[in-house]
Parts: sequence; C-alpha cells; structure tokens
Amino acid sequence: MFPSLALLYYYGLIRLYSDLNLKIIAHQWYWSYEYSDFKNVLFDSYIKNIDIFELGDLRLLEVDNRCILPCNINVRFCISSLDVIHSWTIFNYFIKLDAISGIISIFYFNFPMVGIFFGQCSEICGANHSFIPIVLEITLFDMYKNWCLIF
Ligand SMILES: [Cu+2]
Repeated sequence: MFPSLALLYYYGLIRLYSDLNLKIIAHQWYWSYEYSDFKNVLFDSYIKNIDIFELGDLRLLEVDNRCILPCNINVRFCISSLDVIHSWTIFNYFIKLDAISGIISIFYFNFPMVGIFFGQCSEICGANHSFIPIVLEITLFDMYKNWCLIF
C-alpha cells in the first residue's frame, strides 16, 4: 500500500500541460472522437467497407474517418467506454489505452513527427473485436486547424 499511495500522491502533484484535448469513446464496435478546443468536432470512426476501398487502402486497417492530430503539440487523451472494455492501441508509438466504462483514463503525449499510424482494439471486446481499427493521422498544426474548420 505504501508505494502505491506515495505514487498516487505525487501523480496528483504533477501539473501536466496540454495544448489540445481529445476525447475517445469506445463502443461495440466503433470509436467516437471528440475535439473541443477550437470548434466542437465530434464524429464516429468505423472500419472502411471494402466496396469503397481506394488504391493503397489496407484491408482491416482502414477507417472511414481518421483520427487527426497535430505534431509537436501536447495532447491530452481522455478515454472511456460506453459498454465493455476496449483498448485504443497504436503499435508504432507503444500506446495502449484501456477504455473502461465509468472511468475516464487520461494520458499525455506529444507526437514528434507527421505520419499515418495504424492500430486496432487490443482487448477482446466481442464478436466484432477485430473490426474496429484505428487510424491516427499526425499532420502539421496548420493542416489540423484547416481540417477542424471544415466541420
Ligand atoms: Cu474493442
């Protein structure tokens, strides 16, 4: 108990700094993303249907609406679930955030470079567990701002 309580105490003292907040809500079986800093942007992200694939799309990894974030910005992730436990995972960055209903988990990250990163739910969450991929697109801040404005 002693080391845990000490850690919790010091964790509470840390003032982590974020420029941008992203709320991720897990559902059976899709993700919802909510950005509320510049403009209220809220959308769902489903697996992309193979009928509407374009050249270069990856089967079982492409989504209809990508999660877009700027690089070199401190991002605060708030993640929760509306049903069972899911896990928002981006392999390339070793990010694995458990989405648990009733609990908001918070995580801070600063993406150092632009790119497209793929992930999948990594908590067995039901029949369509393998069909809720994640695509994280890291762009320059100006492009991110323009993308926000089209909503
Ligand atoms: Cu899941």
